[in-house]
Amino acid sequence: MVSALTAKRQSPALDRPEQGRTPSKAAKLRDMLQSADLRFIMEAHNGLSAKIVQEAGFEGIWASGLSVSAALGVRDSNEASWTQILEVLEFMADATSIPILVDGDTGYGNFNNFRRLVQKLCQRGIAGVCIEDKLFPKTNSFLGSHQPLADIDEFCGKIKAGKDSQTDAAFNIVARIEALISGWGMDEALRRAEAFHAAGADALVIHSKQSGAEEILTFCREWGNRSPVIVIPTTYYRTPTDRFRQVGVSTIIWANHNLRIAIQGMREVSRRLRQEETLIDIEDTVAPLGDVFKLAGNAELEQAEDRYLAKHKSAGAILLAATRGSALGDLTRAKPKCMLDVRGTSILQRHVAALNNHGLSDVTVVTGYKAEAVNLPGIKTVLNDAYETTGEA
Ligand code: SPV
Ligand code: MG
Repeated sequence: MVSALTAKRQSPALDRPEQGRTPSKAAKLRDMLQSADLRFIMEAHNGLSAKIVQEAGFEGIWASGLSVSAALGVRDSNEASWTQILEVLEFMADATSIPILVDGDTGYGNFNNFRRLVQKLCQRGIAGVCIEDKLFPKTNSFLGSHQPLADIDEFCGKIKAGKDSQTDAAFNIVARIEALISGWGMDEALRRAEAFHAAGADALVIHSKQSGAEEILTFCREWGNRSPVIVIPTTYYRTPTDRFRQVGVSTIIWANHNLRIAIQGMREVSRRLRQEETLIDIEDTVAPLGDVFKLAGNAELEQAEDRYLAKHKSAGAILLAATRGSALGDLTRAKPKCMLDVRGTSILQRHVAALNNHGLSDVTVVTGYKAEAVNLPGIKTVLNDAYETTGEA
């Protein structure tokens, strides 16, 4: 039995990337799901948390419905529309190169709504979607009890419609079984597993809200690894990871822990700043600002600016202001004519201001007669001792 559980699952030839071509994100996820080793994917709920999951070395991202909803400030009850979720997913996919498995809840309606969702997810470079066999609008599995389940045939139609609509052959449709959570028992869970597998699901999620993993482990043994099984050990977190490995689990989802640490971190810093009214003991406890710019990819923008941004040559101006202006008699005895005052501002000052206003900030003034009287701020001066013989230019 154990050898059947740990036997290598084979990818269909269809999903193999052509020689020399980078596999799509969907193909990477398909390989993960079908690999004989236990793999892990981690929750993210926006572009930033998706980057952090990738940075930590995870091979895939769980775009959790609970977390994305909570980060948007709404309930995990399909209060955010599917296109609003799609917007978030687009940021997450653009920000990362590892595959994203999306929590598609119940598929946002019937088979028709779901197949449109699948097409849009393929367009956005999402690697797969997981749908659960409950009713729209969904309720989080950890709330209440005995939530109604979808009719098996109706749900199988949804899976088939999704598979027929995907535009990336390696896109993954994962069917999530809620029979254990809803109290319908192991036989019903296995019956559903069989039906969803036959309908074309690429993998199954078997979900449980018990504090121990017994029912999950039993399901995996009974299922015998006929298709990849994903588990979400949120409530049965005490179970050693090797127990899942031993029963041939394909993938573990850490479903909401980036959201929950973010809540804790934001609460803590807000509470302390409200109380302490100073950053003195806070600054060293938060991510440095440089880290924020690094995560945002500012270094790349700087390089791109060097490559693409037009460089404006800075222009300068030279003002010839060396002569006395002897025709003005006594008025220019102590200063050159450029420094004569016209309604509170010298002629030179007026010239310099006009040049500055047109973007010419580098102004050089050629001085000569009473050069020491030319004392405007923000200009350079050069002295022409021979101004009397060299003329204006
Ligand atoms: C989610 O992360 O939104 C899930 C997993 O659906 S759970 O909350 O465990 O149901
Ligand atoms: Mg969910």
